[in-house]
Amino acid sequence: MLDLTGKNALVTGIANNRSIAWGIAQQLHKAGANIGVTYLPDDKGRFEKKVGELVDPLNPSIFVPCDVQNEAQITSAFEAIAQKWGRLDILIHCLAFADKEGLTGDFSAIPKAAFTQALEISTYSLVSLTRAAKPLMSQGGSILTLTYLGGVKVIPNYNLMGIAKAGLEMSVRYLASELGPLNIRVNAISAGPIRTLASSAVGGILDMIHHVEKVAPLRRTVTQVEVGNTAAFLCSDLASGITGQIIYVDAGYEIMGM
Ligand code: 0WD
Repeated sequence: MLDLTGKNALVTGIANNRSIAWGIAQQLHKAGANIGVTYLPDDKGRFEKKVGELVDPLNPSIFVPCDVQNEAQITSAFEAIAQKWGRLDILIHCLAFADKEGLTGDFSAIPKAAFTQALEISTYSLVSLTRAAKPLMSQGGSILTLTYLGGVKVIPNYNLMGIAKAGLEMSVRYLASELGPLNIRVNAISAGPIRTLASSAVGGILDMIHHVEKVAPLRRTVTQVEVGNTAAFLCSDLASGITGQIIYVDAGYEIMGM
C-alpha cells in the first residue's frame, strides 16, 4: 500500500497551518517519509520561529532557510540534504508569489517588474530547485508542484499568476521528458481554491470558493489534507507510471463548462 518509509522528502512553501504545503508535509510524514522543510527567511526571523514550531511534531531532520530568489540559499539548502541524507527521493515545490499590481486591474497594465518577479518566484524556481535536486535523486525520485485552473482558463483577479502557472505546467512536461530516463517523475496537482495566506491576495477568493461549492460535482471545495493525500500517492511507488501530468484535486470543478 502507500508506504513512504525510508523516503527523504523536502517540502518547500510552508508559511502557516493553512498552507497547502503543510497539508502535504503532514500526509507524507503519516506515510512514513523523513521530512525536510525549507522556510522563507525574514529579517525578524518570524517565519523561522513560526514554521519551526508548526513542523516540530513532524520531527524534521532538515530545517533550512530557502528564498528561491537567492541561488546561494538554494545551494546551501541542498548541501544540507547531501550531508544529512546523502540522497533525496521527493521534492515538493509548493510556493508562489505575485505582486498585487499583477493580480488586479487590466492585464495589459501589468508592470514588467511584477511580471518578471512572479515568473522568477512562481515558475523558474521549479527549474532551479529541480536542478539542485537532480544529482541527489540517485535512486530516481518524484518532484511535485502546485498549480491552479487559472493557468489554463481565464479566472478574474488571477491575471499574472495565470501566466506563471501556465509556464509552470509546461515546465512540468519538459522536466518530465528530461528526467524520465533517470526514473525521476515530475507532476503537478491543480488544486481547487483554498483559503490560505497566498490565496487571500487573490481578490474574490471567497466568491470563488462559494461558486465552486455550488457548481463542482462534489458540491464543495477541497482541503489541504486532500491535496496532501494525492501528493503522497503521486510521490509513492503506487504512481510509478505517472509523470508529466497535471492532476486536478478540485472536487471535479474542472470538468464543468459553467
Ligand atoms: O487556493 C489556493 N490556495 C491554491 C493555491 C489553489 C491552487 C494552487 N495553489 C498553489 C499556490 O499558487 C502555490 O503555488 O499552492 C501553492 C501554495 O500556496 P498556498 O498554500 O495557497 O499559500 P501559502 O500558504 O501562502 O504559501 C505560499 C508560500 C509563501 O507564503 P506567503 O507568506 O508569501 O504567502 O510560498 C512561499 C511563502 O512561504 N514563498 C516563498 N518561498 C521561498 N522563496 C517565496 C520565495 N521567494 N515567496 C513565497
